[in-house]
Amino acid sequence: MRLSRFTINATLDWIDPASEFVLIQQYDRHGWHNGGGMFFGPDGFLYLTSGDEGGSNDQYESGQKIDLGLFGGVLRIDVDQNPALGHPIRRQPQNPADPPAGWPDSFSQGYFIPDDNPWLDLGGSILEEFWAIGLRSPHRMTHDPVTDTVWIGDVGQGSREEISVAYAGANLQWPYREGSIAGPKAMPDPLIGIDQPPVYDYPRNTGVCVIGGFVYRGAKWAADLEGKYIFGDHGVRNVWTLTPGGAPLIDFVVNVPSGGTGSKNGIAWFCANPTSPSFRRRCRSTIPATTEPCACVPTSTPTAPSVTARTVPTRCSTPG
Ligand SMILES: [Ca+2]
Ligand SMILES: [Ca+2]
Repeated sequence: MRLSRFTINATLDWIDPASEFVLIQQYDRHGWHNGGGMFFGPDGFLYLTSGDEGGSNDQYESGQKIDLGLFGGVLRIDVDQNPALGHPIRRQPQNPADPPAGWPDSFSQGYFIPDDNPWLDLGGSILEEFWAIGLRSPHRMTHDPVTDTVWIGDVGQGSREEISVAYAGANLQWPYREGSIAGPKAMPDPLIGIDQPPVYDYPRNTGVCVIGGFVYRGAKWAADLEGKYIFGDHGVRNVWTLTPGGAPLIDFVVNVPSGGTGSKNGIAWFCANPTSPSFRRRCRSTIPATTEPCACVPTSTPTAPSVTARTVPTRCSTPG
C-alpha cells in the first residue's frame, strides 16, 4: 500500500512519473481490502482510507489496531506540514511480517500529524494518522461540504453491505460487527474510539458489494436529489439514494447495464464534476460513461455500445 505525491508538468499537462515522492509505504500481505477514497477536507488536511489488509474475518487482525500498520481506517494528514496546525510524525508504520526479498520496508515521511487528530501520544506509541478505525474494505469515501459529513461505503464480507458516516474518533466496528449484525471477531475490550454502527446496511439478496458515492449538491437534478447520498452496488449494478435523517429512506434510481468481459464489470466509483451542476459515474473501463442521471464525458476506452439516457430518478423500491 503506497501513498505518493507526483508533480504535474504544467507545460505538458501531465503527471511526471519520475517525480514520485512516497509519503506512506505500508507492507500489505494480501491483495484485497486496500485504499478506496481520498479528499482534501475543508481544513486543508488529506483524508484517505485503508482496508483491513485483506483475507477473511480480518485474518491479520489489523482492523482494530492503531500501533502497528496503517490499516483499516481513515487517515488524516497534513501534507503542507504547517507547524501551527500539526507536528512531525512520531511513529513509523511497522511491517506486519517480514516482506519478501526486495520488497520495501514500511515507512512514512513528508507530512505532519494534525494536532487535533483523535489519538495522539507524545511517547510515539500510536500511529497518530488515524482519524477513524474499524473499516474493512472502503469503497469509497467522500465529503459533503454542506453538512461537513464524511460518507463511506464499506464492503462487507458475506452478509451485509454498509453505508457509514465517519468522524474523528469513530470506530466503525469491523470486524466485531458486519453492518448491523455480529461480526467474526469479539468486540475489543477496551474499545478504541466511539462504537459507531452504520447509517444503513443491506443484505445479500439486495447486493453484494457496495460502492459509496456522493451527497448530491448540483442543480440539474436538485428537485429529486438535493441532499441525498447516492450510492450503488458493484455486483447487482443498482444505484440508490439515501435520504439522511432518522431511519434513512432508500430509493432506487437506476440499474446500470453490465458490459465488457470477466466478472469485474459493474459500478466501480462515482465522481463529482466540479465544473457542472451534475454528477457522473463511470464503471470499469469496458463500460462507457453514461449520460444519465448525469452529464458525462466519454471514457477513454468506450468499447461497449453507448448507454442511452435514462429517465429522471423515480421512487421504485426499497432494498433490504
Ligand atoms: Ca491488502
Ligand atoms: Ca461497520
